[in-house]
Amino acid sequence: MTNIHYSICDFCDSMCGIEIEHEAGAILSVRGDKQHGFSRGHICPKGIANQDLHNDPDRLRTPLRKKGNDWEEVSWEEALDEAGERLAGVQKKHGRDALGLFYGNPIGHNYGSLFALVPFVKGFQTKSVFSATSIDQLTRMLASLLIYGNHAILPIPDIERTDYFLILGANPVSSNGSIMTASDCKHRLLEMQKRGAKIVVIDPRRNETAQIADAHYYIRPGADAPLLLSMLNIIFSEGLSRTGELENKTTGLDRLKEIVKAFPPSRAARIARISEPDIRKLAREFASAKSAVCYGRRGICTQEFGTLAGWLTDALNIATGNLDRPGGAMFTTPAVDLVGLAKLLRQPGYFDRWKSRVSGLPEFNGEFPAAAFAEEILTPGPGQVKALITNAGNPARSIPNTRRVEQALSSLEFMVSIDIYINETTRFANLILPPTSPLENDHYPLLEYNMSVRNFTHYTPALFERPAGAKHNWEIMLDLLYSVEKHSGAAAFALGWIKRKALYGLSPLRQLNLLLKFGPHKLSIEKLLAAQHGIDLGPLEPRLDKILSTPDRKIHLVPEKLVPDLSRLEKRMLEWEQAPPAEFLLVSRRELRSNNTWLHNSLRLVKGSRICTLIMNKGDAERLGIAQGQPAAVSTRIGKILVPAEITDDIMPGVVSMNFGWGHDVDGVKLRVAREHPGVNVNEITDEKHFDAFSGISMLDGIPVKVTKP
Ligand SMILES: Nc1nc2c(c(=O)[nH]1)N[C@H]1C(S)=C(S)[C@@H](COP(=O)(O)OP(=O)(O)OC[C@H]3O[C@@H](n4cnc5c(=O)[nH]c(N)nc54)[C@H](O)[C@@H]3O)O[C@H]1N2
Ligand SMILES: Nc1nc2c(c(=O)[nH]1)N[C@H]1C(S)=C(S)[C@@H](COP(=O)(O)OP(=O)(O)OC[C@H]3O[C@@H](n4cnc5c(=O)[nH]c(N)nc54)[C@H](O)[C@@H]3O)O[C@H]1N2
Ligand code: SF4
Ligand SMILES: [Mo]
Repeated sequence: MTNIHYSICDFCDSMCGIEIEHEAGAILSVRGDKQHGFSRGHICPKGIANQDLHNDPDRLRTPLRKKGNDWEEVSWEEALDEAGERLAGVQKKHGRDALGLFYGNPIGHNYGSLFALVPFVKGFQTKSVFSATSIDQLTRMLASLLIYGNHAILPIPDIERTDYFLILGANPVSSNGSIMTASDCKHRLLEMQKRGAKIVVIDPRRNETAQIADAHYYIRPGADAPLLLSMLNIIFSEGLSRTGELENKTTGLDRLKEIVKAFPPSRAARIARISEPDIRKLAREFASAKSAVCYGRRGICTQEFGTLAGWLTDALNIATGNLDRPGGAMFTTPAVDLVGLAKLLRQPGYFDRWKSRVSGLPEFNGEFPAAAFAEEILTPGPGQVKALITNAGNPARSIPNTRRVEQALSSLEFMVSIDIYINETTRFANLILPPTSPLENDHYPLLEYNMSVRNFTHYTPALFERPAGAKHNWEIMLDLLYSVEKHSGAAAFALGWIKRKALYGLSPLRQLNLLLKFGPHKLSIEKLLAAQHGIDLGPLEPRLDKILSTPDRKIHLVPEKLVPDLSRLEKRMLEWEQAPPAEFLLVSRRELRSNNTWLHNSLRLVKGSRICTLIMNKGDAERLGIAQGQPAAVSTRIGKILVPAEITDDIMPGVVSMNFGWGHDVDGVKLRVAREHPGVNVNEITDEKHFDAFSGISMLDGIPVKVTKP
């Protein structure tokens, strides 16, 4: 008999409801859940690939130990014991910081792992912590910390009600939204237009979102801060600022007015390569719309002036009165309120309390930037990282300068990976500890519902019982910590025992239930289980008064700590104005059929047209004699790659764009399908020395490169 199970796809921030038809343990089909209150039946090709991942013979089911050039299966007891002994040994011999941690993006989509993350990271008592944050959204969180006093206060565009949606450096039609949970973005945007709202995209590429927008402007990569400063300049000088109710909640309005005087649109036009009349039009339209919201995502986060750009998107919203009001940038009232919790626990987020050992990069929330990852492993001296745990991360493909990262990984004394595959990173591990598959997990989109365009909540139980002995990701994290503590000595062991008892006693499900009960909507797992397709909790509501966390309870429109960074921008602007620009600037992009560095082992996703290409402008290609589909050589001081060219009019001359996360055809990778469709790894040529000097976030966009015909 066939059965239907409703679940949630946890591959990207959208968390779409899915309907799984199954029989006797076999999956017959995966479809979008038409009755789902949020995703309304939407599903993308990756969602369907949930079945491929579950059935994938390359997906690991038992712990593996490296044996020569091969792997052998080991029991959980043996694997955890060996890991604990070796990692504790390294910490005893070389100090606590000699153990490094790197955790990646899938942790953010798994509520059990999120609950286990703080004890896990803190438990090892090491400062050598790294994560995907510093190659992704760090600057957004940092801007929030500086402006609102808490890194978790994230403004979300109220796309259901806005009259004017200004998008910088994001492509929700392909990415399905990020720090903007909005499944089925494309149709949501089309609905917006139907009710008369205007969508404007500013992007060096006429990306899939720009293709359905009402207007699109090319921008020189990295020039968003000058553009936004000049828009503010126009808004103030033409008397278009309307702070309204925000006025007495805000400090720094006069200071901002002063600052932006130095950034007239004539200057921004030369730098951003958007004409002065167009900049004026943008500023006037934005300021005069009934409601408007400026939203920026990865393209403005991971660039040379990412923190400034993050701050200025908010400054634009605030200066025009578009913060915390319908149609503007708003804050969620989720069933599990992480901001409220952070406030209660007095955890505002932290920046620059200490610096990294080798390059002096600032800590953020107890983590060092990924830009420092390889050098902290490769540079001798006290505090050098000698052993590593990776947890749902693929730094060998996700961090700039792959060769250095791989050199670092291969130099470690010991490495453990919590991961489901033997891939580019885990091939360097001594032990791999694989968690259960998404279909053997229950789901609660904890982070995503804190960033949703509408208040919504949904919990789904696991479809399949986990196989005997299999462990969930959160259990592996705590077991590994426990084993290290056990081997570290009696005191740590005793403490570990107590913590472990408390944490297991209070499983993620129980923790979730408690947080739901005490949350703003007073829900429970029981109530959520009764709603198979989720519960709509209504549109976003003004709530900044409740969550604002600065000591003086004001919005800091001009964060003093960030002001000196404007001089760095000034300097670079002068260079851009005077020197001829680099011949080509490289930017990154998302593709609907790809998911970061993984899911490429699903044939359904990688067959058909190639998606790992170098998108380049037709005129540029003609000048260089590069033909459609033929390889182009792209090089930097780091190295050179050959990538098939995808030639189009839809990218700015002088800009090239690449999808990331490829390059699977290297020794030791055991991904049969991905090896046949390897693609090219862009981080082989990106430079770990290119980062936003204020925050330390890696530069993944606006990278100067040479492009030639090979
Ligand atoms: N050049 C360039 N570089 C980039 C980007 C870019 O646009 N351009 N994007 C950046 C961004 S935004 C991000 S988020 C990072 C991502 O950086 P990472 O987080 O390092 O990369 P992912 O591909 O998300 O990592 C997924 C890893 O988790 C494993 N995995 C999948 N599911 C599970 C699970 O349930 N449990 C465990 N334990 N493991 C699992 C996969 O096998 C894989 O090893 O990359 C960044 N790097
Ligand atoms: N299909 C799919 N969806 C995904 C993912 C995936 O791998 N595949 N990954 C998920 C993850 S981890 C993330 S972080 C999100 C990212 O989600 P988005 O940020 O929406 O997606 P990106 O394609 O990274 O968008 C970045 C855009 O910025 C532009 N850009 C680059 N440099 C600049 C610049 O200097 N200024 C401006 N204004 N624009 C610039 C690029 O051309 C690109 O169009 O997507 C998530 N969703
Ligand atoms: S959009 Fe994201 S959450 Fe929805 S089906 Fe695709 S990968 Fe899954
Ligand atoms: Mo990301």
